[in-house]
Amino acid sequence: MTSGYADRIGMQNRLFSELSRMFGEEVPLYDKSLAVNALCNRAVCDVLALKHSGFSVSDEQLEKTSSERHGAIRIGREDEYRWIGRFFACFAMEPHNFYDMTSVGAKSQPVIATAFRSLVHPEHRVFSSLIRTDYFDAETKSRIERTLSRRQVFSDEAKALIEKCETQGGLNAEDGNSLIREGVERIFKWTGEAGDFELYRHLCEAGFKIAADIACFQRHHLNHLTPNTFCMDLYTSAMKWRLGEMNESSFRRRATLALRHVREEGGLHFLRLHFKHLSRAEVEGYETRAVSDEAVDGLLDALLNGLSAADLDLANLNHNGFKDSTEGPSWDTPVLLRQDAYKALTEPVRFTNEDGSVHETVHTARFGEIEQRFYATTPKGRALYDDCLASAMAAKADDPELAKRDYDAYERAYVAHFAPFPKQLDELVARGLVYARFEATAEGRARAGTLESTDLVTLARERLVAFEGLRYEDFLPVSAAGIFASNLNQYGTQTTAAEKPEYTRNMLESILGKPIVNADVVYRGLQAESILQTYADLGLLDQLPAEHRSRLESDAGALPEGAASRFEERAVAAARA
Ligand code: OOG
Ligand code: NI
Repeated sequence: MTSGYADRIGMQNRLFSELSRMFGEEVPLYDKSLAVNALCNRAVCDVLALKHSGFSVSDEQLEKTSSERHGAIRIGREDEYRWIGRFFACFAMEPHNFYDMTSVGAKSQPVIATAFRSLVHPEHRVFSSLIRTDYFDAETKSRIERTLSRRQVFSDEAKALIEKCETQGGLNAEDGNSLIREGVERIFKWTGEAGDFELYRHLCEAGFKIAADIACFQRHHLNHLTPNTFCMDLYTSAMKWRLGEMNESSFRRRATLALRHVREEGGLHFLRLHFKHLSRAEVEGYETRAVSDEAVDGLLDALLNGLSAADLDLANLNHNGFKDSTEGPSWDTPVLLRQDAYKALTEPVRFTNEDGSVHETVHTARFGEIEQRFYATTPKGRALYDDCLASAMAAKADDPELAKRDYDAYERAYVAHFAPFPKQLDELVARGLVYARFEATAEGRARAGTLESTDLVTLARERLVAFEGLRYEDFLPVSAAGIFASNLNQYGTQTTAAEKPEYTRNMLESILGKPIVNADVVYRGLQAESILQTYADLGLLDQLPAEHRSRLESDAGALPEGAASRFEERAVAAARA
């Protein structure tokens, strides 16, 4: 900021608030879903305020905390993809993780992807897919490429602004606003205009609806823009009720359960996970109180009242219903992320073909996702998650209609598949299943030099060390594939090329012209850094076995430049706010 250029994170926040406004105008159901989520999040905060004396969230803060978004875009050409990478860099968003959607089994799609986000404490993300035309037979491949070659998504002005940002090292406020305008008014905007109806029909009939969504449209229109919720089950029940898919008494029953779960599970760790503006010291200062069933029922009445508003009668809006079940871990397993969605809307489109002929029809692609984020898993935790998920998926394949037929039975079974996964942060950390950030407590520091055990679990039990879980900031390809599948009303695709090509991270890096951050390296590095600092503060560094110490040092050393210090800065800034 000393450079005189606009702060990139500030630009990022403005970009996403503008995109959210744009999307709300394009899709009324999105705007209403935000209102439903705001009421649900308010109810969660009210339960938490009863439980923790001292905790309160103003409407303004709630709005801020709820403004986190992730978008999804699907790109056609490699040169466009590189421009997208350069565009997001102006907003301090770098590519994180490589997702190969061509190899997620039966749910595969002809795209590879990365997600653009800030390195630490990301507020926003964009999951950005790139179609692989060599997934298709030669004729289809060249038809897609020919159609794609005719469009220009980035205007000359947008390209000039991006180049200016790169050469100067930033943009002034006016240029920053111009680049945001390019994003909102052109690059990510839905126009309802498309080209090459024949190709569109061919791809849809062959089961490649995603390819049709990418190849035949003019822009990198936002497919969805996902807000975060504090309670997935409360939100999905509310949406299903107001969409007319669940009656009021079922809603009341499910919402009661959801809010009681918040009451039971909404401890200090939950507060730290969901309310980034609260420092640990603040959270630890709250006093926990018992909350009666009657008190929860009272909050539910208020929520029901709010949701009953006439303008939340969602059944009257253009919609195709809500997904049958939530992707991700069971509700009681606080890892990674849970996602759900209202299904893709049927929207009018107008095709203008090369010969000038016009064809009016409808397109079904844009849907309304929601998510709730939890702790980042270590590779060991991820393997356990994958096992639990595989067993849940196998059961689903045996009885695909269960969620629709008997949701309670479906949910009980789903929870049982995740039973091997611990539910409390202490155990998740002790068993090395999630990443955490450690810190010596005041008591620990006071005893520095006199301690013997270097075992973090023991030290934590004696309150000489404190920890908190790191939040998962990335995506899950299997969840994404599940969302693609249920929204497109088609399961997955198979290559029509003679042989399925292999796609690698390297390939996408050379398309982008820059390295893709491996998020796991960052989570592991942040954890290692905090552990080394903790040992140093406790005077225990020299007692660490050499091998252990050098592994921590190499993990911490693998952190991209500035990650650790930026991580700390934000924590401190939040504590001061
Ligand atoms: C992207 C799907 C991935 C998520 O939340 O996992 C995604 C798409 O539909 O284009 O957004
Ligand atoms: Ni998404």
